Amino acid sequence: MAPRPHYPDTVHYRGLNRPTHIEATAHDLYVEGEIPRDIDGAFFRAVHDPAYVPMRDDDVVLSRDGMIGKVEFRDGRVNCAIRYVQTERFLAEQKAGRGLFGRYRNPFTDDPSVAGVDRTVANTTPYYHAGRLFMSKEDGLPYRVDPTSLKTLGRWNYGGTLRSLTLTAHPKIDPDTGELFLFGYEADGLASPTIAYCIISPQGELVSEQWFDAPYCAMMHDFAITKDHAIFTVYPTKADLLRLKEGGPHWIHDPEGESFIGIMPRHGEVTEMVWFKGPPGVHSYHVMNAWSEGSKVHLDQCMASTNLIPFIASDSGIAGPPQGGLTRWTMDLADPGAGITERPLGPFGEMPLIAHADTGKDYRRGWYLTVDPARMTHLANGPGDFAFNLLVRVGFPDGALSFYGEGAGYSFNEPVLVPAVDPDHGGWLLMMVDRVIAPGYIAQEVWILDADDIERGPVAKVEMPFRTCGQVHGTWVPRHLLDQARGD
Ligand code: V55
Ligand code: FE
Repeated sequence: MAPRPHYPDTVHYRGLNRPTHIEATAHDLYVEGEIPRDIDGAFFRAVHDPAYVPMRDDDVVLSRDGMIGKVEFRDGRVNCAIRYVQTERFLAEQKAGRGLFGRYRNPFTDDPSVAGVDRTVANTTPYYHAGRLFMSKEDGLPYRVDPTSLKTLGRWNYGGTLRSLTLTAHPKIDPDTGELFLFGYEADGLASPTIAYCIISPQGELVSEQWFDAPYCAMMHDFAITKDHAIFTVYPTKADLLRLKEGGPHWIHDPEGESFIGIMPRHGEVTEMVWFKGPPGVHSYHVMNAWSEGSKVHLDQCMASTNLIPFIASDSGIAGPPQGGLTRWTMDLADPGAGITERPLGPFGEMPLIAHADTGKDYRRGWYLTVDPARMTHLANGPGDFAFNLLVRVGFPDGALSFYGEGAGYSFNEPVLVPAVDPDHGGWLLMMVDRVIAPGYIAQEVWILDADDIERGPVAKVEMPFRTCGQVHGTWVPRHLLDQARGD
């Protein structure tokens, strides 16, 4: 679908990226098939949908206003809702009735009237901890959102105790202890190599914040924990303050740049960090999981030969299709000089997920998304002119792969996993599917798949009554945790 009038005529505004401006609720959605009884709770989604025409024509999907979407399941019935996150930036633009912010993550290009206004758009990941729901983006602090009304409750800084200016959109919650592990990069300002490493108690209080310097300022999108370690990944997508002051891009990927993995005891001191050197030029957006075996630490990631986001590759002068795959890196803390051992696990892809209960442990199953190259879906969904249309399941320890795909015209978004009551069953995947129904018209459905038998295809589908823009990440919050939502 063409962009709406006055929006830039680029991939960032076409197709599923065509802005909707819809805030809505709907009840008792139409369901095809039977919803498994295990599914009781809320599927929260981060959606990017700009409320105003941007100041610049080179604006990108990653800068668009965050919306919090919810698809709630109870007794086989389904409701849905979506609302803007009312960030400082959203409110400033709403007041002016127009876009006021410039280039992606470059405040030097903003309208002077918004100098000092928080630029984050909270559009990347919803997460729920200690009875509080957050919407996050890595360039700022999360915003708290009411899980029932989806009303924005304000920026969250742990009662003023947090010093970091940023927090990752990929926090990790220990499934057994309930602790939340976080980090922020550019913790003390633009293009700074300073990292803040933070632990939040199961009750939701900041218990530690330690700062350290990464080897250089890198786009550290994700990280990992094991039961004993915190793992930081540094890949050579780099920022530079002078470039920002000149109005340039925040990120340039350096194909020759060194990569590093830093591992420390997760309850230890940052001075205990052990750095391992990785191959030059590589990049990974997302971690599937990590765990340790004696002195060895395994890290499973969606590895790529370069930065996958097309506008970052283009700003970096990088052309040609990226390569890579789901990859296990193994590091031996007893012998850091031996470097990293690499084992391929699966084809090129992204958006990995596991059962929450498996976080930081040896695990039996993971899932991610890829593209069926023979049946490409050319539908702008996110920063590129393509969409994922093939779901992959990887079984461990044997590494068995299985697939479920649809052809051209279908777009798969990152699923969430709903655990089953039966401990031997891998649970259910809930996945928003965008489907081109006529030129320029897209329908959306939540598909429910048996996580251990994806090849069978969806066991049920929930029809969405209105279209949203593309999803970034999602999270599942089971009913018993929703019931513990707190007001403070
Ligand atoms: C990503 C997404 C972002 C971002 C940086 O998936 C990296 C990667 C939706 O925003 O700002
Ligand atoms: Fe991400």
